[in-house]
Amino acid sequence: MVQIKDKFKVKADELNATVKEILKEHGSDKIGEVTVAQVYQGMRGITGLVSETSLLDANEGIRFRGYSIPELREKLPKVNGGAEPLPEGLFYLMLIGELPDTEQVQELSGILARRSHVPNHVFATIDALPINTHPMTMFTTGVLALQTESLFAKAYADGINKKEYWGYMYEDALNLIARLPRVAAYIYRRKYKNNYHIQPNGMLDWAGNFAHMLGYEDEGFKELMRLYMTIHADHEGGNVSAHTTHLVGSALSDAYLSFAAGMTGLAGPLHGLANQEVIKWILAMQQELGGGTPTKEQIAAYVRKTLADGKVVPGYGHAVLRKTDPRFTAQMEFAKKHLPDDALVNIVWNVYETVPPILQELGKVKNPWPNVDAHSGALLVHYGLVEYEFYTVLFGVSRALGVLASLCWDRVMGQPLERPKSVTSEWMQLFVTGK
Ligand code: CMX
Repeated sequence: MVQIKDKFKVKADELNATVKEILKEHGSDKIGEVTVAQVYQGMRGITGLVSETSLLDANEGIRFRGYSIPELREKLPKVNGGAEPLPEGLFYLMLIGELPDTEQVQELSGILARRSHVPNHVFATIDALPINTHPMTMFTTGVLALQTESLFAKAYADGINKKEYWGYMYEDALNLIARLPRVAAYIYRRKYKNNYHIQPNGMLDWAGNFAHMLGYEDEGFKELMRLYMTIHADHEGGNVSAHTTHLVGSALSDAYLSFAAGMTGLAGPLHGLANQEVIKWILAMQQELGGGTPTKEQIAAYVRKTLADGKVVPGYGHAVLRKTDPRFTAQMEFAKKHLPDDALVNIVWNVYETVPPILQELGKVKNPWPNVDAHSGALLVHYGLVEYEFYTVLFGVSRALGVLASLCWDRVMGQPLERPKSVTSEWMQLFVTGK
């Protein structure tokens, strides 16, 4: 069987030849203009990055190498008797650009299981943090502690030819993906389960084993983890976690350093932390109403109060998307199949009917529709994972698949140090007014 690494290099050589040609023939072609407003407003709409793993359409949502989320759920290999895609298969797709067959995914599952050892000093480093530390802080700290294992950092220190960088990045990426579930599960069990840890089961798939180490043996939860790890993996290159990982990686920081940096961005409430904020927001609404299931009128009143207090409605809106996020829809379909009568899930669905028209009324919200974070927490609560501060760590483990596949591509394409130009407002004033 052709090794995944060799296959990746063949694909990369092909693409590098194409890019060389594009640059030779069209290197000075223009693909857009930049306005003053874009510079001040988060660079929205400026095409300034290349990311091979996925592409976002504002109205249709994300496509991974051309495949939409419904297509991935149908076409990616599954465990025997399962219905949700194996996230290892998505990693293969993002890396190689082709859908894997079952045998290829099993091979990758086996590679990840064999590389999952986490050295003791990583656990000791996490243990040194106070127990009330946020799980995302523990997670990034754990990843940084793992950096001792970087093969790229060692090879670079020893002195290697730049043509060899990509191979070390590939090894680091796979090793890190293999180790992350163990680090994340350790944090969960330390913080919430009295330090009672569960050893990995090397016979299980990557996400199934993660569920097992977290302490959830229900097959429904394992299926949820396979879906969750698939849909959170990538959202093209400009979002905060992907862009940060890429930016830091462009300084030739290794996979561990780059990924840890990306995770500190995912930990922000306007990005990945929104999934915990959604559940917090719903629970606070329920508490204020004295418990029970709020009516749509009560939800609407609570939404208006949230806005009047100068807060955002978590789980709604997006910097690029302009329709209901297909990742929200995938979770809704999962819930309709597995837990249609769950009370919290039904509140999420009522919130979905209530929030968009109210946000539309404001006249300034560009996307009133739910994003991925609006649904995920309610599914986790159903299976007993109620500790919502941990939710962003799950997002982070999944996001590793996309951003690390992208780092492999960055390195094999020899992408340079990223260094856009910045100006001062004084410079801008002079530029636009001439004085
Ligand atoms: N609730 C209230 N107001 C909102 C809003 C929401 N859900 N979404 C956008 N707005 C407001 C913005 O705060 C902004 O207001 P000001 O002009 O007063 O500053 C205005 O509408 C315009 O914003 P926008 O152009 O529509 O959205 P942005 O691209 O600036 O921001 C996002 C996108 C996601 C940060 C924003 O929609 C938001 O804060 N949503 C809630 C947090 C959330 O769910 N984040 C998760 C996103 C997905 C992920 O990365 O995981």
